[in-house]
Amino acid sequence: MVREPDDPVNDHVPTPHTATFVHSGRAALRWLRTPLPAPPASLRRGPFQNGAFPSRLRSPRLTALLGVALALAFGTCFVTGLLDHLIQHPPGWFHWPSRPVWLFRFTQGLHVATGLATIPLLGVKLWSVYPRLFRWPPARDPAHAVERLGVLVLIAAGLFQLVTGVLNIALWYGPMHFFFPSAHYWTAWLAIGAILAHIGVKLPIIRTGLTHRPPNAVPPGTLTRRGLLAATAGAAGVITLATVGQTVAPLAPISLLAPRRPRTGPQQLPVNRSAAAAGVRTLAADPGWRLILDGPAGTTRLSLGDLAALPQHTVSLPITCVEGWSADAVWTGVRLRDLIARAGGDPDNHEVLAESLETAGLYRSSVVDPAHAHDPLTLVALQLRGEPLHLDHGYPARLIAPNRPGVLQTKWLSRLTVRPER
Ligand SMILES: Nc1nc2c(c(=O)[nH]1)N[C@H]1C(S)=C(S)[C@@H](COP(=O)(O)O)O[C@H]1N2
Ligand SMILES: [Mo]
Repeated sequence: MVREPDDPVNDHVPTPHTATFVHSGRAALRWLRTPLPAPPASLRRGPFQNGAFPSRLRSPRLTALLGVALALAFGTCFVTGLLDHLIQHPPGWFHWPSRPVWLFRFTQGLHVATGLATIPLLGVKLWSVYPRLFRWPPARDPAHAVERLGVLVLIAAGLFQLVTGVLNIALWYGPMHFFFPSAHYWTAWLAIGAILAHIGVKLPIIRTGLTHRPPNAVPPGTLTRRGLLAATAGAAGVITLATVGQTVAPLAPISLLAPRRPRTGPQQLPVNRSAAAAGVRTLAADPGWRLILDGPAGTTRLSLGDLAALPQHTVSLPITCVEGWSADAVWTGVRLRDLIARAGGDPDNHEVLAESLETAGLYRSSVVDPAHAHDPLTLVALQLRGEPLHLDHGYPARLIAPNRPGVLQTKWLSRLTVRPER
């Protein structure tokens, strides 16, 4: 610290204690900055020997171009993922509209597609820099060591997101010994923080990489930088084409890598959790089933016949599963806002807790906020494509609302509670 001569603090005489402290601090810094001795010749083998990575394709420009593509894909994936989290766990300030009907389908489709396209981008980017793993010394100084540890965090968090995201799309929870949504959410923050720090540190070299076009250094007849970038973009394109059919129905026939197709399942609609898996087969098929309607006006119990006798409406709405697929369907049933009025509530100010016959399970209930409760497209559906709901699609009655994640479209309804918005 530089002090002015008239700075009164300057008169302060350091005690022997602080003097020793300052001295040993300086010595430690000097020690940290001394270059490491070169490794013994016996260790300079394999990837550690000079010229171990002869490819002339690697360059700051290649790495910078891949980095920009990766930042755009990961950034889009992060923002759309955050949105999904906010919709499923809305804090007080957050309000998600019920229109346009297709918005969540679009943002969730983009989340999955950009996440999948990131796989080849990240692979080639890691290839472009991995020789640095074997560089000596591993770090020039403490700041460089911290920066390199940051890159390690970035790579680990990025790979974790890609692997868990793919496992989730495949509904393969076996290898995940943790709760996927929380792990995926918090690691996303870790990854985005590490990415921003990385971009900040690398800004000068990114700028050089993007503005300087070194001539191709590769021997004639071998892969050029442009060729490698085209192949990477091609791989991302093939992955997108082979999976986006799980959301874009016309592309379903070429959807070779996607585990779900929009038209495959009972009543031509995929099932996320079957009645058997949810343990509700007997209760749902019981003719004694009643929908309990609770509200300011008291409690009523409606049979399937009672519900069918109320005004029926038919709407075309997609199911957008956060596990990666989405599909259009035509639903018929009673408007939720009619039921709210019947229970003595006001759809503009009341929300509805929709509970299913399930006694456990993450998606056994959901809350319909006033925006969705009020929307005339929101139904307690009794029919799918003109037939009674299949048991696996939520027979005898299920919720279907516009612009909502599939996890909130509660099947096998047992009780609706109309209450003031919390
Ligand atoms: N009660 C209940 N409702 C539920 C679920 C559930 O596990 N239990 N799964 C949800 C999920 S994740 C999705 S994507 C949709 C799928 O509806 P479908 O199986 O009729 O296509 O139902 C939702 N409704
Ligand atoms: Mo889902």
